[in-house]
Amino acid sequence: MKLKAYFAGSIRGGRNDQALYARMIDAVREKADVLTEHIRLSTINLNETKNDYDIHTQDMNWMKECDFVIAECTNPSLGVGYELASAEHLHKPVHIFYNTTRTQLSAMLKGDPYFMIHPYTTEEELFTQLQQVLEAL
Ligand code: 6K6
Repeated sequence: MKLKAYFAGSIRGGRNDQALYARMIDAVREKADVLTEHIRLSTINLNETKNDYDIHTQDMNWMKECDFVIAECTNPSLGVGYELASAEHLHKPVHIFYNTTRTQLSAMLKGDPYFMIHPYTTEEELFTQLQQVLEAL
């Protein structure tokens, strides 16, 4: 059976990296079904009043269902931080990627030995590391 991935990336925290999330999701799809495909969308209307209770319930069900988590954390996001703590609580393998030239990763992630952290400086480096993670699954 195909593996299930939970991809986490900023939504209300800011959509500057949306195109990067889409490229990462494309790479992950080679290996697994991505439960959180909506992160890739360029059409999310942040002013739309979606039911936040339903979003949280659905995402936490997907978190329970997934086999592993990939998070792009260059753009800080409260929701992604919450998801990563939830993933640890549920004992899901978590791979965190961030661009060291654009952000300082929170000590609450970097200082937690549970997480597998993948710093990168170029997109080429990011995708090389992501491929290595996917091949090792
Ligand atoms: C509809 C289509 C795309 O987005 C929507 C509605 N909003 C959300 N839908 C699903 N998951 C969400 C939504 N808003 C936040 N999340 C979850 O929190 C995602 O799984 C992201 O990884 C994370 C982003 O958190 P914020 O704090 O940046 O919004």
